[in-house]
Amino acid sequence: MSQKPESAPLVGIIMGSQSDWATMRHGAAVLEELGVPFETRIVSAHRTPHRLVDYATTARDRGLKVIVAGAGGAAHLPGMAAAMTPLPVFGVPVESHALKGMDSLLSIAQMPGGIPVGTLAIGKAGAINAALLAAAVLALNDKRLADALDAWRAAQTDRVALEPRDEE
Ligand code: RP5
Repeated sequence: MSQKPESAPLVGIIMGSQSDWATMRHGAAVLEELGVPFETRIVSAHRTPHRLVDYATTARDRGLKVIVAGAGGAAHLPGMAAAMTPLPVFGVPVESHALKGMDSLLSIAQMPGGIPVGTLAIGKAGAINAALLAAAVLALNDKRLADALDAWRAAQTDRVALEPRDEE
């Protein structure tokens, strides 16, 4: 996916499979809205372990500041990435068919002390919130982005109707 604006990526969105993109694209959309440069990569802990080692060990030197990692099932990607980079890693449990993402959630959340992964909710909400957290980290040193995040939240608030209506 191409990113806007066209500058060096600050956030790396990685996922274990093409099938995770349906979830992770929601996080990418948030970063795009906020104008945060990011990259997207399929990096599987199991099917492309060498790609994972290369990605995680070079991430900081390539200028990335935060990694958002989504995976499902035996979801080792966020934890293994966190083991190989000092960057903050936010993990998104992708909803699995067999166990509805409980397997993904527990795989990502139950890290041993010393190697943190900030674990989000299962599925779309988790992908969105991982992106918002990544943006919030970057906004600590970026006034434009802090303002963009404030505006994003204000717009969200404005969209909430006072009264419910019948839906089609
Ligand atoms: C995990 O296995 C991926 O993160 C994905 O969520 C899950 C299923 O992958 P596919 O069989 O759809 O490629 O590694």
